[in-house]
Parts: sequence; structure tokens; C-alpha cells
Amino acid sequence: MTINRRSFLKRAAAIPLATVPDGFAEAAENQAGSEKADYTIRIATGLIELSPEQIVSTTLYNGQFPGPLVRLTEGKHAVVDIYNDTDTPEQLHWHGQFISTDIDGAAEEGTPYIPAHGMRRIAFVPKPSGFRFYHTHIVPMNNLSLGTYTGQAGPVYIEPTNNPGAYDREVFLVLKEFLPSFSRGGDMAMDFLAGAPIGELQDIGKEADEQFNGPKGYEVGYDVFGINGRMLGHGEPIRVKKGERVLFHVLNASAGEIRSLALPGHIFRIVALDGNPVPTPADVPVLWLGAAERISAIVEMNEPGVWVMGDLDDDDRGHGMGIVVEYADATGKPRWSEPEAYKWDYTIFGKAGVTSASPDESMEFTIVKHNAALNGFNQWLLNGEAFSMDTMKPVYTVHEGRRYRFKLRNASDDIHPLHLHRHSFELVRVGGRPTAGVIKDVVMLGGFQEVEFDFVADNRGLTLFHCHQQLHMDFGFMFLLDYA
Ligand SMILES: [Cu+2]
Repeated sequence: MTINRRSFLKRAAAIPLATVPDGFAEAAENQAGSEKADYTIRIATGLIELSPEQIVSTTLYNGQFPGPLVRLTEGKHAVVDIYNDTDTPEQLHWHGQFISTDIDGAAEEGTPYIPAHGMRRIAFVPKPSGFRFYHTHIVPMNNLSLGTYTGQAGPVYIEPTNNPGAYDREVFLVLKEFLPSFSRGGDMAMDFLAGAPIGELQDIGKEADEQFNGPKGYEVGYDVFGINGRMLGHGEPIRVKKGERVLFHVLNASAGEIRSLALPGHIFRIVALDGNPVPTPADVPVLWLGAAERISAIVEMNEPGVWVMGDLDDDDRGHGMGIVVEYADATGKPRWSEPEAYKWDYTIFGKAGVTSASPDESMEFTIVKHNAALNGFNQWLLNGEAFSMDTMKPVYTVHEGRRYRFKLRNASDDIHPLHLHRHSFELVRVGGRPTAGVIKDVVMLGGFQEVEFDFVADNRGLTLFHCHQQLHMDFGFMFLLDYA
């Protein structure tokens, strides 16, 4: 497609930006005469009715939670208008897509803000295909009314050019908590990940704890939980028929919580992780998702009844984290039963007996927590350094075309959902087990465990790596990669 210069200038002038960043002109040109955006997203304060008793006021996309499902086609130009009706400059991050730094939605990479009471038109080529999402990428620090503590998250589905489609229908589920508050310490599930703690990492952690031995640092807890913005029992049930194959696309849009999901009497056949088809689809009784992880799983509906699909945690489920699955002609109260204990192991989805390609370079990072070191908040250091929000200086350099192996060593008891922007990575070793072929953009790293993954530096520009636990990333757990 071509564009005449006059219409480009007209369009560029309509965008209220102080500066037109590098790459934006190119992006705008790509929209080639489409005056109407494919999607319009409005950021504004609104209400979510989780239940008639719990109507939460927070920042939303298009006045709803989750934000509208953005369906795009791989490789087909998309134009999105983003309006910010709030008083705070915003960033809208396209999580899991290989796009440029001016579109990605991270100020640390140089993406321009969507100004308060302003707008940005962005254009990009969606890729890769699969289940992605969009969410705010503001740094809330101690402000629980900003960032991922709000309702700013929505699913993205990028259609592949050819869709295999061995299912009857798709259901998108977005898991999210509301009404956050701080407390000292938390009660996150810890023992569900496969693998054992490593003594050397426990020793490093112990040393740090002895140095910072005051009261526990702040953690965030929540009062209300829901799926697709409704507490368990308050939304429309998922209505199914016996024999139907339902493809669930599950997104954990939490600011930091790890979620589990089970459907009594049913098995999930996991076909994709973070939107990427897995080499070995596998049957599991329960899904576990760190913040920002996605799972696509097919459930064959062959146990008629009315069921609760919900979190294993009684307290979270009791406060709304679940949804009713109702077979046609079935009646009665929704039933719940606890599935058998199950260890979550990413490696079962890998290619059996295959070793990942050798990396060109390897980097190792040791993660240490300084308990309550920053005004009561835990500080996070990688190889002794916390990310500086003031300088936003890239610490590591990568060379285009090279394959990098990252080894993350967790000297803390917290689980960290690690996320790399603008690239995917291949899991190489998790919980002590080697694997290959599992492509992700977030991976949970267990307490006192190690994870190794590879990525190819194939998308030039500043690239953010961080823990997706909002509190961790805001207080140090982040760094920038730059291309040489
Ligand atoms: Cu973390």
C-alpha cells in the first residue's frame, strides 16, 4: 500500500505528541489511508459490577473488564487508536508481540506516553499468532490505584494464517483481583512447582535475610476476585453440551498473584502456553499461571452437571475466583471438589529427547531480596544491582542474530514470573529438568530454584526484562537490554 505525503502529514498532525519518535513515521505510513482504526481503546475511570454487592471503581479499557477482545491477523497491518481520558500519562503494552519500541508500550524502552487527556494512533504488524494480551505498563510503586492494580487488561488473539481448529468453540477467561491493599507478608502458594530448592541459593538468601532482618516487607492482598470481571456465581455460566470440545484461553491478568484453575470431573488438554503451540500437548488436572501467563487448553465436556471451575485456594474461590460451567439440561447447585495434588512442570510439554540449540553467549543472574529495604518495600537486586527508574540505563548488550542463554538463579523464597519484552524464549531447563521446544514470554521461577531459557536477538531496540510481579518490578527487578 502507498500513501501520499499530504494525507500522511495530515494524520501525523492529528496526533498530539510533543515529538514524533523514530519509527513512528514508518508505523504511521503503514496504516496507508485507513482513516478508521481497527480498534479504539479508551482509558477511563469506570465501574465493574463484580456482584451486586461489590461494584468497584477503577481504571478500565472501554468501561469494561476485561478490555475488548482485540482480534488481529498475523502479518496484517492493524491500526489502534488509544485515548487516555485520565489525568495520568499512560502506557499500553502489547504483551507477547514482536513489535518496535515506539509501539511496545514501555517508557523504559522509549515508547512515548499516551498523554493525559490525549491520544495516540499506533499501527503495527501483529505477530506472532496466538493468544496475547494488552495491559498498562505504568509504574505504580506505592500507588495501588495505578498500573496493573487497576482493570487495564484485555485479551488479544492473533489469528494464524491457517488455523487447525480441532475444537467446537473458544472461551476467553481473564482472571483478576480487585480492591488491593498492603500488608506485611503474604500467603502465596509455594509448593506447586516441580523441582527442589538449591542449597547454595538458600544460603545466599539466608545471608541477605540476616542483613535485612527487620519486619517483613509489604505485600499486596485483595478483597475481591473474579473471572471476566464477575465473582463466582454472579456472571453468566459457561453453557456447554455433552461431547463438546471447548478451547479455553486463560489469562492471569493479576498484578502479582499466582492463580490455579480446576474443573472437577474434567481434564485440561494443554495445547498452547503463552499463545504458542506446545510440542507435546498434555493432560493436566489443574492449570497454574503466574502473573501475565496464558494457557490454551481443550476440555472435552463429558461429565454432565453444574460445576465450579475455580481456584484451588478456598479463600480466593470463596471471594469470587471461579466461574460456573453448566451442561444443557443440568440443574442444581454448582459443585466443587478439590483435585488431587499436582506438581506444575513446564517440561512435560517439551520435545522429548531433544536438546536445545547451543547458545552463542550465556548470561547468569542471581536474584536477591533485601527485606523491607526501601521504605518498607522489599528491594530486588540482580547480580547486586537494582534497576534505576531515574537513569533507565541499559545494562547489557546483545548482538543481532545471536542466540542468548539466560540463567536466572533465585536466592529468594518468592516465585517470580519472568518476562522478556518484544521477544519469545525457549525453555532449556526448569526445576532441574532439561527441556526443548516450549516457547514462552513469561516463566515462573520457583523459590531457591533456577531456570534457563534461550532467545534469539532478532528484534532490534531497547528490550525490557522484568519480573511481572508488579511490586518486584517496581522495586528493582528489571533491566534493559540494548542491541550493539
Ligand atoms: Cu518477582
